[in-house]
Amino acid sequence: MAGSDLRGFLARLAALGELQRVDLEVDPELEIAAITDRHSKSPAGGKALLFCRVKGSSFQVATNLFGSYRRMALALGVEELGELTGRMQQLLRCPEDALPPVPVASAPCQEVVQQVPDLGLFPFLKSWPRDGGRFITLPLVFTRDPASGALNCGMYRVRIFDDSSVGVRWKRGSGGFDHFEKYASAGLKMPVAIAVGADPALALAASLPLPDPFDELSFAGFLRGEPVVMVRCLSSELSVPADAELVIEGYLEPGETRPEGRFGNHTGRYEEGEEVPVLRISCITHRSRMIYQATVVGPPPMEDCYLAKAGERLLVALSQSQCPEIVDITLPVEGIFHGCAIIAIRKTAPGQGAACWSRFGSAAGSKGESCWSWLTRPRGR
Ligand SMILES: Cc1cc2nc3c(=O)[nH]c(=O)nc-3n(C[C@H](O)[C@H](O)[C@H](O)COP(=O)(O)O)c2cc1C
Ligand SMILES: [Mn+2]
Repeated sequence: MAGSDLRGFLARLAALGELQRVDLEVDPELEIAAITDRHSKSPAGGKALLFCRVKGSSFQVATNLFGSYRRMALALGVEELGELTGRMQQLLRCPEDALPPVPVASAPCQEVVQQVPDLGLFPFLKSWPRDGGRFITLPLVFTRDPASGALNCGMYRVRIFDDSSVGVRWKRGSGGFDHFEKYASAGLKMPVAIAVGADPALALAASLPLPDPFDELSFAGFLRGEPVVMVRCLSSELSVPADAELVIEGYLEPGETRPEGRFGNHTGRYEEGEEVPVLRISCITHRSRMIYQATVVGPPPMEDCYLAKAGERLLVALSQSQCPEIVDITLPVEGIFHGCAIIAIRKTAPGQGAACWSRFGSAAGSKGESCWSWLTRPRGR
């Protein structure tokens, strides 16, 4: 897909009348979130929004880009999300169709290098009145397994602490947490890189617990039909998408944590948040005239619903590969994709539903993981 970075996507949205520019000055504290929330909850998900004048920052902010079925499909280069099931079936038949990332020596995401990290220049959002502060809500968090060298890319919310440190909230069981535990037990400081505003296929891949043998980058490469181009970080051995808008590089010191909450989440309630590791920033790079992509997390319908619905279409294919009698699956928006899946099977024998369910490892459900994890993570992980 040509022009499949964030700017290419914004241009496609604009051409289709799906992008609303907002030229009045808006405040990244509460105001952008309030406007975005109204759009998310208007018919057909309102419009994608580009805030051109943001109080206290020279950068533009884009929200609600994935905030409807149509825009989510456009983001992934399909006519409608249902096509993703067939794409996933194809990948399961031929895993070698996954497209590994390719390295490049210089990249747009490093056009501007901040010698002294200053997060205060960026228009990060505070979404809800009692949130503890500003958060990066669509981060691609890159970490490496210290033993195998494998790169993980996960979407874990990031709390801004001050101009040169942030908190990364990866939950137990996630890829990032896995790596973190390995560094921590070896007493080593851990490199982390956070990229914002890359190809939407990567945002989807980062938000799914992909089962082995698929990694996020090769999977995103498959979805977009061309490899993700990656560049080496300037201050660590990690690499990040070359066309990302913003990259924050840093290191976690072993043992250093800080509370990151409170955070208004998609249940419509505040969660108090957790003690999270503190990332000391070593370098910030960005594209010139960086566009900061954010989402507002809150009660549905919000953008994360459409990411989850895209994931659901992939999940159908994955679960059919384990249980061929499965006809379809829905993760109802009303259940916010956690703890509630409705599964239709082609039933030919009494007790088949229960047998099918136990094949997924229903024990995983009691750990409170998302339906996706229940259905796809290998047992015991
Ligand atoms: C908008 C959004 C926010 C998320 N926030 C978090 C988070 O703060 N912590 C977390 O562990 N997972 C969060 N997730 C879910 C993870 O992205 C998901 O579990 C994913 O599988 C993580 O990648 P991994 O399997 O490589 O760990 C979020 C997902 C979305 C779409
Ligand atoms: Mn992963």
